[in-house]
Amino acid sequence: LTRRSMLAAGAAVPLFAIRTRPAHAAEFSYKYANNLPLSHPMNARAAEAASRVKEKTGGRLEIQIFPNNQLGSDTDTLSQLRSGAVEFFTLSGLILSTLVPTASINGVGFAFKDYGQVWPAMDGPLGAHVRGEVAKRGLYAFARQWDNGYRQITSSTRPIRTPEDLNGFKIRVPPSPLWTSLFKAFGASPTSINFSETYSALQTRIVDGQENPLAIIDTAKLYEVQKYLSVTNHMWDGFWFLANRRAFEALPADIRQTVEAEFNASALAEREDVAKLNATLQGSLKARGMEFIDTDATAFRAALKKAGFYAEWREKFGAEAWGALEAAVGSLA
Ligand code: X2X
Repeated sequence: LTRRSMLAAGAAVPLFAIRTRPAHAAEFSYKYANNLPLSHPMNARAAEAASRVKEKTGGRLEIQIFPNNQLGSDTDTLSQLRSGAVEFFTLSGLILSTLVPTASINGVGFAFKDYGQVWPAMDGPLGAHVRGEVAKRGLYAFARQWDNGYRQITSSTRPIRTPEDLNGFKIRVPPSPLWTSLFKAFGASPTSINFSETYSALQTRIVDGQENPLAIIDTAKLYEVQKYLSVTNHMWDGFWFLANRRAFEALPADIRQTVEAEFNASALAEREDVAKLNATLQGSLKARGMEFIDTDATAFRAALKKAGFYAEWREKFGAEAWGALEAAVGSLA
């Protein structure tokens, strides 16, 4: 048989059976996935970290960034991280709780008064507790969380002013038992929807509202499909920078150390960026047509307490985790 006749017959001809590595290829090429638009500070700061890692490792480790759920929804990407198809992923602790239950503890409603309580807890004992649990599940969480922010409720139909206004309100929440529980405690009707489907769920009015920090309402353009923004600050949310542990441990120790140091440094820079955005975005979101509503946190918190929310979650998290939370924020019950 000639090669020509084999080709004509549709047979596969191994012209280049051995693929050689191009001279410039990195020794390790890892993927980092996240769920946020390129315009969110997380992506700018992660890109800086990746480029510092490449430089400081002399090109041995290249980290390719896949923003905006390009590789799949958060739920899908968590599976890919566990299998090793993706090496790095930033994920909200609350969504991570579908694998590591204690990771949703920072989302307890109205727990953290301000960032002065958030960072010492998450960089300190509470974060250490969560990271210890993460390590038991084949993942590794870097020491510094990235800020998502204090979450605010938006709506396309009616303004939410009081806890009673949430009664029967159809709201999108990320996939996490704590989120569902929180909004059920208010008598709302929460639906778990991944972030990758959120804009279209709002646009097609599958739900009337959602809740997210200002930086996301802005960069994901949720103002295009939402009218009212209630400043509730009902929980603080952050992203753990997670690694597949096998893949991370496959890196030489010096490279591991460089990656963690550079991404932790970028996490701190991102926290500053988000803080600045939170201070300035109110004006620009108003200019885009959103109507801001101030709310009374005391009333919302009392409604949660009355519904038994705190008692239920104290029981679920257990004495150790709940104790670490209360050590940071004071008594919640
Ligand atoms: O899914 C969300 O709402 C987001 C983007 O805030 C999280 O990652 C939890």
